[in-house]
Order: sequence, then C-alpha cells, then structure tokens
Amino acid sequence: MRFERPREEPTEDRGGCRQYGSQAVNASRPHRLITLAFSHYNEKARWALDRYAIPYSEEPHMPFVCSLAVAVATRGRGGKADRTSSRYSTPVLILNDGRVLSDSTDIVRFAAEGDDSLFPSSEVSELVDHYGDQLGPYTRFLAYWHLGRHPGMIERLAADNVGSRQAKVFQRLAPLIESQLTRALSLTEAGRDRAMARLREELDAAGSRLGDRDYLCGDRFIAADLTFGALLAPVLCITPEEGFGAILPELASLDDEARALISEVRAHRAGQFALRIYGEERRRCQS
Ligand SMILES: N[C@@H](CCC(=O)N[C@@H](CS)C(=O)NCC(=O)O)C(=O)O
Repeated sequence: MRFERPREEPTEDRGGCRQYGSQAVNASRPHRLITLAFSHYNEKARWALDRYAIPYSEEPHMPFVCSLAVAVATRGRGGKADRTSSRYSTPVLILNDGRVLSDSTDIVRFAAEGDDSLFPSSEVSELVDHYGDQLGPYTRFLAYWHLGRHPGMIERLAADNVGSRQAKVFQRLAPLIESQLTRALSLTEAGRDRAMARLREELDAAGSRLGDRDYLCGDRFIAADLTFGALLAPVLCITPEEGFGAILPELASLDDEARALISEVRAHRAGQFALRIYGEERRRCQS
C-alpha cells in the first residue's frame, strides 16, 4: 500500500503546528519536492516543510530514478554535490517562483525563514552539518547493507512508496539497481563494521550531549534535533504511525542481525530521544 500523506490547504492552526515566517504562499501552485521517498535526508526536508505548514507536493522516487527526476526537473543542471552526495541528489525543492533548493539544510532554512528559533546559534548549524556528514552516510550504509541481505525487500519498498508505474519498472530493474548500489556504496563487511562503530560513537556522543536535558542544545527543539531524528530514521526503522513520512520495512520481515541493530538503537538514550521527538515534534505536524 502506498503511503498517502493527505494534503490540505494551510490554515491558521494546523493541529498544533505554528505558521511561522513570511513565506509567499501560492496555494494554487505548491512547491515541488522531489524525493527518494524513504531516504532520511528527504525526511529532514519533509519534516521542516510540514513543521512550518509550507504547501508542497511530493514527487517520490526510488534510488537512481530520483537522480533522473532531479536531472529532468533541473533541466540537466542538478544542484550541488557534497562529500556525501552527487549533484543529482535528493531532496530538491523547486519553489513555485522557479528557485531551486537542492540540499536538505537549505530546505530546512527556507522552511524556517522568519523564525530564528530553529537555527539560534552557529553551534546548532555546526551540529546540523556534523550529522549530515558523520551520521547520515553511516545510517544510509547500514540501511542498504541490510536491504541487500533481504531478497525482495527493495521491490516491496517500491510498491509501498512510489506510484505503481514507477514501482513496476523499478521492480523489473531491481537486480541491476541492487548491484549498482552495492558498488556505489561499497557495501562490504568491513564497511558495515565501520558504519556500526561510527553509529555507536554518534549515539554515545548524542546521549552524553543530552545528559538530562530535553534537547541536544538545551531546553528547546532546534534544527540539530530535527536533523538527528531524521538521519537516525533508517536504524530506528521508524513507522508512519510513529511519525515517519514514508514506509520502511516492517520489523517482522527483518532478519536477526537487522532486528538486533534496531533494538540496540531504540534502547539507546539517543534513540529514545529521537523516538520522543518524532512523537512530540513530527507526528503532530504532518499535514
Ligand atoms: N547533502 C545532501 C545529501 C543528500 C543525499 O545524500 N541524498 C541521497 C539520498 S539519501 C541521494 O539522493 N543520493 C543520490 C545521489 O547522490 O546521486 C543533503 O543533505 O541534501
């Protein structure tokens, strides 16, 4: 079943979501969000747009198809490459005035424009970049590592997350795409061990940073919290009911190693924190 996020026109009060800032809203032409549907960097963008009740229409895609979609939507130009992605990476937000935002942090900043509380200091911006560089690539690695060990799972993700035509084409090409992913991400056991070690370091660092505080930088929800929660999603295997904006595999369909990983992350102080902020700051803001 494809996950449909119901859309509605913005109102003054969107179930607890405040409408901040001064975004020029053309309700008849929402912004276009081109995504790799189940990706965590894309969840980061959706979370911010939903939080600020910015109207957008998501165009969800599968791996590789998303890069083609970005190339088409940007007339071949793409966005900007960085250490973790190519210039055809997602998310890409095409604004209804023609501007193109091709990085998740740029999209969060756009969504939060006019509200300083999400990026209150350079410490917060540095932490957002840190998680983008030092957490996202490793949780992505682990997600694809486990995906590759579960026959039929990527086909199931296609059926659950993108339109039926794209899903059918993707399913036919899945063996080829999986081997490309294995090569592109160097999915080796040594890589898995390193990703696990880096993930554990980041979880422990976030746990220590939290201490007995409610949020990563103190007593208020900020962009680093949003980024941490979004980029941890693959190893929480978080569900739409818990707040995630796409569909990840069901826990029951996973093997012991994958389930052990998810249990470990969910039990960690930092994993518990991420689950809490999905409940408190994400779920209520989905439009
Ligand atoms: N720095 C980028 C990273 C985005 C990223 O790595 N996106 C992945 C999905 S998880 C992607 O689309 N990869 C395809 C590519 O890089 O060509 C951001 O935060 O927006």
